[in-house]
Amino acid sequence: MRSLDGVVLGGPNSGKTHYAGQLYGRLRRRPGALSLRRDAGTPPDLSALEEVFRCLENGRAADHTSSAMWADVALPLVSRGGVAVDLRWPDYGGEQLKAITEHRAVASRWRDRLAAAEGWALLVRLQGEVTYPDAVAELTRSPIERQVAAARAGSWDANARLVEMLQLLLHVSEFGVTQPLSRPRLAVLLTCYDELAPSNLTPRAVLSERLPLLMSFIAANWMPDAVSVWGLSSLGRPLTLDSEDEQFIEDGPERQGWVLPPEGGPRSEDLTLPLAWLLGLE
Ligand SMILES: Nc1nc2c(ncn2[C@@H]2O[C@H](COP(=O)(O)OP(=O)(O)OP(=O)(O)O)[C@@H](O)[C@H]2O)c(=O)[nH]1
Ligand SMILES: [Mg+2]
Repeated sequence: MRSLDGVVLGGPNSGKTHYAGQLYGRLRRRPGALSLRRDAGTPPDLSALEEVFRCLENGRAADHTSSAMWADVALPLVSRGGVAVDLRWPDYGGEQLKAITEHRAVASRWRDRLAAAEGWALLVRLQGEVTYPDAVAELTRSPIERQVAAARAGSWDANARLVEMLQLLLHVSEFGVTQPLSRPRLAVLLTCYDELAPSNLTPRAVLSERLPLLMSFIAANWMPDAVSVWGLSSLGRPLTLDSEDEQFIEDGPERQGWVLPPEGGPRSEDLTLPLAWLLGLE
């Protein structure tokens, strides 16, 4: 039996908790590429995920995770091909990751997990990411327009922020980038994909279009078969803290949500696919 660590990298509001909750529902009620192992002895404590799933069963979203929180769940998994692994999967307040990039300081807990991980899942919610492709052009404009540009530049361009974050995390976890990386595997999950205008592009092409510098950094530093980019809609649609969405209530959360695989093509309702790929169990 192999014990594997996965790491989720996602700032506040990037979709970590809802993906974890929906994974739980799939593993429990509608297994796909991965399912929960029944022979695992003591049933694992999945109460953190159960709570998220319970909110979804009532047709509403789960709460934002408090910034100091870090909770690991241990998932006893088996792949369709019969390979058994114990996966340690974290959920945490996204502010922690934001603080790492802002203060350029990485706690040892983070460092150890990053270094030991089989794969990193980078969660990017494109809808919430700001870029300033026109920042240079704006410097030639009037003083008032320039003030507006300066105020906007108070927050980082998402390309720069995410590249900086990956560089920092690779550095502290001692993954050198003199050679393209084959470990950790990197799955980029473009979350809340239902928020984007429908298109026939592959998720990778969408990422290249929206965050070109991030995509080139990844392509330059990982082996091609160690990276994959997915469209992920854990919920399939927006929920709020007080919604009572009928489809979630009647059909169950396990019938909602989908992924768009890296090669494009039809959506799959198997939300375990990116995880199976990340762990090399596809
Ligand atoms: N439209 C849409 N909204 C989603 C989806 N998944 C999550 N959301 C919403 O996105 C928001 C953030 O999702 P969370 O899973 O709570 O994000 P998080 O990364 O855990 O955020 P923190 O706990 O703050 O670190 C919530 O309001 C969710 O309702 C999705 O697939 N589609
Ligand atoms: Mg959360």
